Amino acid sequence: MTTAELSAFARDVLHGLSKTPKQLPSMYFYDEQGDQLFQRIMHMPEYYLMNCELDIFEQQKAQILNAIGLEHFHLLELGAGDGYKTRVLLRYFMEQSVDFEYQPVDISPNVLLELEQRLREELPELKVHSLPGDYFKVLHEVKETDATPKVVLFLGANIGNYPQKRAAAFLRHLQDELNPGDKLLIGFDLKKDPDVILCAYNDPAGITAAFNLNLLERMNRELGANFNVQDFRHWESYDPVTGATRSFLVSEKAQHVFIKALNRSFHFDAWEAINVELSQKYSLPEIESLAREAGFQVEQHFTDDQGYFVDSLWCK
Ligand code: AVI
Repeated sequence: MTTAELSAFARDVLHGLSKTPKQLPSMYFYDEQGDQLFQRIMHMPEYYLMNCELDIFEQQKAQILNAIGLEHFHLLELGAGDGYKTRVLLRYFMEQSVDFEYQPVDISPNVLLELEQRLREELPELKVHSLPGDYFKVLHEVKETDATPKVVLFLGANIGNYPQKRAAAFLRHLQDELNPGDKLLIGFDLKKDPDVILCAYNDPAGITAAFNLNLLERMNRELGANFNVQDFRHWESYDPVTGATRSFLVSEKAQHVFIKALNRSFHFDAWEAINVELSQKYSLPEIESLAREAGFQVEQHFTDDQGYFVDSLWCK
């Protein structure tokens, strides 16, 4: 089989495991099992990100609406997922008789169908127009066809899963697809007590470990790999200077792993690591310089009481 004939997953695994140090993209965490484990992470007490953003919306929804300051807009959410937190804003905007339409964007049409169904039950009066597809293709099409002012939501610290240079490029691209006056409400996890961060990504119940190790199981299931998952250990690190929070899968012994779909073996030295995820933490000045670099103006920061998380409102 030539490289061109491999699935994108197989190609990324070949590329990532051939690198030194080894690395795999965290987007492959999210198969069916991964989605279920991620839902459990979102609701565990140590994963403060979820509750902080929920608190911000519950306590500051009026200030957020006031800062948006638009009479009529489309609320376009990138990576809407199950819309759990967004519903707080949606419900409030409706109670205030705001003239808006909710436009969830997701690569998975199934995710959008489930979300639409839930919203129909919970908020039957809400105007919803789902936009399945790649974020930038969707944004580009919207820009070409619809001049309605937009408020884009990019929540949950998803931007943290991009290395800082790629985050800036992503946001610059996003800015290019907006019209002057359009807004972005974006979630960032803030630098804080390192113990709090490490605990969120290395919970005592081992849910995050299972979530990360599922990547090896996924390669076994989908690519015919023979990883012995018990020979690998989840390891988390936080660098308080850079804010980089990294997840690794560490091989506890020297071993070879064969991957049938690639017809190739990969050698692991004892204690060699695969870098599987970056969850970047930011300071407010770093967020402001990222906004400037991407061509946005920061309008307002909404932080939770503990100062753990911020939803920042930017304007093009
Ligand atoms: C999706 N993303 C923002 C999560 C994060 O915090 O980086 C993914 C995650 N990984 C482990 N726990 C949660």
